[in-house]
This record gives sequence, structure tokens and C-alpha cells, in this order.
Amino acid sequence: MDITSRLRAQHIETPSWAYGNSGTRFKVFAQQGVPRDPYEKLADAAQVHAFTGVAPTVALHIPWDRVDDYAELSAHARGLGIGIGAINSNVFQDDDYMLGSVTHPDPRVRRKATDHLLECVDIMDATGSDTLKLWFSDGLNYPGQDDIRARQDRLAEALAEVYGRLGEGQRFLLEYKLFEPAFYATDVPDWGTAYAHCVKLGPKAQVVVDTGHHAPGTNIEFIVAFLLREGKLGGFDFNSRFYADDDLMVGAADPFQLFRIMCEVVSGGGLEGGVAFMLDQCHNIEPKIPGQIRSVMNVQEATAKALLVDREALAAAQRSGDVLGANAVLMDAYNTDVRPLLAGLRAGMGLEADPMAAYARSGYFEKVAAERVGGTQAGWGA
Ligand code: AOS
Ligand code: ZN
Ligand code: ZN
Repeated sequence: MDITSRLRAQHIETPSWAYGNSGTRFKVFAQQGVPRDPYEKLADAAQVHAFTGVAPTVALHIPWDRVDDYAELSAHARGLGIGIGAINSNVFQDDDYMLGSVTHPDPRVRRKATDHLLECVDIMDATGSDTLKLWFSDGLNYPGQDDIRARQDRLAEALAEVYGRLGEGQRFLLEYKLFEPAFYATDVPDWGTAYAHCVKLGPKAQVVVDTGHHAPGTNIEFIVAFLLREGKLGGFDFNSRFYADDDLMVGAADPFQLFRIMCEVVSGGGLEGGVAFMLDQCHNIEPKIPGQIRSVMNVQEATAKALLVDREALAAAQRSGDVLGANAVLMDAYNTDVRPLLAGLRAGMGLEADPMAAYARSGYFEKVAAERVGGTQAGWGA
């Protein structure tokens, strides 16, 4: 396949929660025209797809996107030209979960949390989604607060039950996060923990790499290369960070890191290998839809550059121990302006060359700003 077809085939999933109002623990900023319900979030996601052509699915978050009829929601999405992507569970926003969800010492709370995860699989059945994304806020703030090993046992038990409920063609992605909201010990703090649980469970359990969930300086592309090699890279939650889990637009803080990650994805066969390219961002101060469009374009640009790497020249330089030559091959690709290539790609898809400008001209924002009054909060940050 040539570069254009491979770029055309890459799908970047946007998250429903990026369209609602969001903020930090200090303030949620209300913006004009934000969605009032899940249906309007889908309509906004459809705009991102309409102008980029490569964002055909939207991730849901339960309960933020709770509706009575999920099959109908899915049909509504199809009517808008998009589909339902990953179902994101939420076992972190309930008073019961103060000391944990699936790792909580009280079996009643664990049951409640696991039942929610099972409900998410029901929603996958109804919407046709093939992916469940599991992130646990579970952890400890103080040494001695609970038994670290017992919590791993409880986690394994819950994961096994959910795994057993997955149907044909369904999988779950286990997300790790170094810290926050727990600050002493998180129950799934790193890729190794997530990987070990997933390996025990089997092929329907894979790891998701949220690019904001590591210690500063972590070599994320190494993790990507390793997981891909083991067949355990299920997908990404893309965003960028300067300090912690900043959830800024992907490619904004460190486009070179994004390129290095995509280089490993491409060389490890992940581009066409079932890896989900999802965004997990919070647009606090920037307009939501253009923020998503920009992010989709940033992922696409990094992918295009990774595809431009002259693999033969790189392999030759590596074989001969030509350190500077090998590095130059990568840098040549990174320093290439791929915007004309992507403009051509869009023209071939019947799209305008500049999705940002095309969206701004479309009048969609003015329309929804007039129609929608009292948009809802994304679900957190209050
Ligand atoms: C939290 O830090 C994570 O990034 C999760 O992916 C989270 O579930 C997601 O941001 C939406 O809930
Ligand atoms: Zn995430
Ligand atoms: Zn996060």
C-alpha cells in the first residue's frame, strides 16, 4: 500500500467528553454551543469527521453518555456518518469508590464496580462497539492504608469476570496511570502491571497507552515497541503534557515524541494491526471542535512523517553502525513538511485542504451557539 492509502485508512477516534464543558479542579469554563446531551456530542464528532475524513468513530463514556436506548444512539450515529467506538467505563465518580472500586476492601463495592463494567459490555453489544476501555482510579494515598498484594488479587478477579463476559470480536483495553487521584500507590501504575494482567487473561485483553500517564522522561516509544512485539498494544489515548496528566491537544507539547511513537507503530506493524488511535483530551480553554480537528491533524502529520522514513536506508545505516546516518534518516522524515501531502490526500477524498479553515467557514459553530443553550459539563473538573 502506498503512503496515501495507508493514511487514508488510519482512523482516529475522538472522545465524547472532549465536546462538553471542561476545566480543572479550579474552574469549569462554560463555552457557547456545547452539546446538551449525547446526541449533540455525536453531531459535533461528526463535524470532525466531515472535515478530516479520518475520524469516523466516537468513544462513549458511561455514565456521562447514558441514554435509554443504546441501539438507537448507535443508529443515530450511523445517520450522522459515524459509529460508536470504545466504551469507557467509570468507576471513579461515586462516593462508594473513595477507597477504590474493583480493588476496594469491601466486597459490596467491588461487586457494584464489576457490575458496572459488565453493564458496559451490554452497551457494547447494543451499540456494536468492539472495545471496552478500563481505567481504574484505584490506589492508596498512604503507606499501610491497604494491602497492595490483596488489591492485585481483587483486580485480577474482577478483570477475569469481565473478560469472561466479552463476546466474539470484543476486547478490553486496560489503561495504566502512574498517579492521580491516588498519590502513594496506584493499582495499575504502569505498562508492566497492565501487561501482566492482560497476558494472564488472554488475547482479548490488551494494554492502552495514554501518552500523559508516565513519569517525566519516560521513553514511551520503547513501551510501544515492546507491547506491539508482544501483540499486546491495544491502542492509544493520545494527548500531550508538559507536567502531569495535562490532557492537552496531542502533538502540542512534543510533536517529536508523537513522531517517535508513530515510527514504532509503523515499524511494528501497528498501523494496520488493530491498534486503536483514540484521543483523550480535555479542551479547557480552546474551542472544542477545532481542538479536536487540530489534534486529528497532528496525529495524521506524525503518521505521515513516520511513513516517510526511508526504511531501507535506515536499516542499512543501522547494520553498518552508522550512528549519525541512521539518525539523519529519521530526522529527514521528521523535518519534511507533510502538509502538501495531506492536502493532496484530502483533495482525493473530496475534502478541503485545510480542515480548520473549512470548519470555521462552515457556520456550524454559529448555528449551534444559537441553538444550544446551557450545554453540559464533560463530566469532571467541577
Ligand atoms: C484518566 O486519567 C484516564 O486518562 C482515562 O482514560 C479516563 O477514563 C478518560 O480520560 C475519561 O474518563
Ligand atoms: Zn486516558
Ligand atoms: Zn488521563
